[in-house]
Amino acid sequence: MLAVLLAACAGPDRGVPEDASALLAPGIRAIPGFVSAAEAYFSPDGSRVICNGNLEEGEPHHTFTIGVDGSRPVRVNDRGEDACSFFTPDGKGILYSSTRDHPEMPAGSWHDANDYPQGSEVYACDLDGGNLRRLTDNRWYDAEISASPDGEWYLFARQEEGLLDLWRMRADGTEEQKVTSTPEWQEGGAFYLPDGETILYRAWRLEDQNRQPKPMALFTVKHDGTEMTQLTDYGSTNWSPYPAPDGVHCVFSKVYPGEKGRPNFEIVWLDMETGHQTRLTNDPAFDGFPTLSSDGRTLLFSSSRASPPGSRALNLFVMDLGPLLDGE
Ligand SMILES: [Ca+2]
Ligand SMILES: [Ca+2]
Ligand SMILES: [Ca+2]
Repeated sequence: MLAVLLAACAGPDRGVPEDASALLAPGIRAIPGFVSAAEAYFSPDGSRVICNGNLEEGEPHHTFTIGVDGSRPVRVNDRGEDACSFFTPDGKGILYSSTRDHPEMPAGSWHDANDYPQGSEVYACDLDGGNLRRLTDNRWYDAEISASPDGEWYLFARQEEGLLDLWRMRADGTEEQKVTSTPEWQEGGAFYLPDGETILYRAWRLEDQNRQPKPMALFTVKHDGTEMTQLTDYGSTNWSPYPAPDGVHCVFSKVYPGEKGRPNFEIVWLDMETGHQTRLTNDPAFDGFPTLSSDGRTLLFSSSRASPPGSRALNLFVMDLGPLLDGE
């Protein structure tokens, strides 16, 4: 899930220009406020988003919440380096991944699965970062955390001895259970569907880990590890899925042929029952990490589309899906 994020954020980039919205396609709006930011999720009431980002050039990415209009950024953590985060379904808590308690371990790289930060743990806290609870305590990569719809289970990815699998645990960090045990597949970026039982995720084959762009496929599996089902073809890059509230559709990012042969990540709407795909973005810049509001009508994504020429800094954007949904 993190393969492009920090690589794309590196460099002395200036983030979203003030007039970025004027440059955007109709229906797409920038969330201002960050120099760079990525991997954003709406709060349950849709008023705020949570992401990893920075407010000053050169700072590591930390977990923030911010209003959808860019108002009132709240820094949740200021130690180590953070990656994926999530709101709890009651809107009263935050989950995030961070290296904050392992300064003695190698920093690693969130965008290289051969060097993921093994000092990453997953945490829960209040909306202001207080009442912090550390949920994992080991020397493996634990990250990519999300919650079941009822908030009873937290889902995350763990990498042990280089091998990625999905895990779940109770909201208090107990009852850790391994969901997948597949040495040949590298799973991550997992989210519960609305049924509270089915998990949507992406995986690549271990033998393809060093290919660029990496072939990836979308899968579902029951949270007891049964009924593993591959949803998309393998060979192209089908990445970072996020479920729609109807339980039938999802959004994900996919590589199309781009300028000068470079990969162009675009966001796609997928009917998981029929396999029908509808492309939502059309821009030579990176568009990825798509997520949805709780009513499914607003897309939230990370893109370099408003960055200065030559920059690959990501920032946050929203798109109204009303025309798509009401036209179906
Ligand atoms: Ca860990
Ligand atoms: Ca695996
Ligand atoms: Ca694109």
